[in-house]
Amino acid sequence: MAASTFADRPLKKLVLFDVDGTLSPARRQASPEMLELLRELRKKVVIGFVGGSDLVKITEQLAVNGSNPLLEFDYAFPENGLSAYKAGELISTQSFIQFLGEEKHKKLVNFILHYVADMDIPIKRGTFVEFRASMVNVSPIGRNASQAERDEFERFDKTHQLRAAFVNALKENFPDYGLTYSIGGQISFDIFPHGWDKTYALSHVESEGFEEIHFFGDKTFPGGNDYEIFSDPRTIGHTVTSPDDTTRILKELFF
Ligand code: M1P
Repeated sequence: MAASTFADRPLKKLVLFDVDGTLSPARRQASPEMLELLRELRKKVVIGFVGGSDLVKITEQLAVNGSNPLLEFDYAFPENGLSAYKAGELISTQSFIQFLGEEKHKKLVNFILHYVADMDIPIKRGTFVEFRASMVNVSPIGRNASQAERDEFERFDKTHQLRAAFVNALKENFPDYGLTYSIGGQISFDIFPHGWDKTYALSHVESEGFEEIHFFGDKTFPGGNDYEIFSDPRTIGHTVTSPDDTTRILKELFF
């Protein structure tokens, strides 16, 4: 689509949002008030989300009262923008398997499953490795954990740093795989090729010539999955502590 796609916006600015902890509480639904605020914001600027999760999960979080996130946002960047949508249309997608090759992928998954099997943690559920188009997501407790079990694991991991140790073991064992490890949520971490972090999403908006690109995220510290895009010279980064904090800053800056 041509640059005129957004000719109706008075400000030539793009505002990008992380999802978990920024637009919605972690792994839960955004509020109707947040959706309403974003609709008002969209009358002024171009908006998009950049999430680590895949589109199915992000849709569960951002589809408020049946709304379609692909239509509520000008840009939708699930999986860090490795899948990219503009004005509801898929414009680009990338493949983790193509990058790594089946043989290396198999070795990586085998190592992960052995490591999980040897972990002595209070409880385990199911789906310890989730294969996504552009990344692998690894969870010691398993992605089938309930919300209460997630909260408990997160507390446990804060004390025991299990995910950090797991990531170190992977770095040691696969130094030549060209992979980045990112602890972004409550119970898991993501694995993807170097550069396939949230800055990847910026490559899809470069041609639009926005005067400013704002980014809002809660995990903006080094090692967090918002760090790279937050600290990228192409963005104006905002650290938030919750969706309410996002609302507060948006009102200060744009209303
Ligand atoms: O968006 C942040 C993270 O959200 C989920 O993490 P968890 O299940 O650990 O809370 C995952 O979808 C993860 O990939 C993502 O980075």
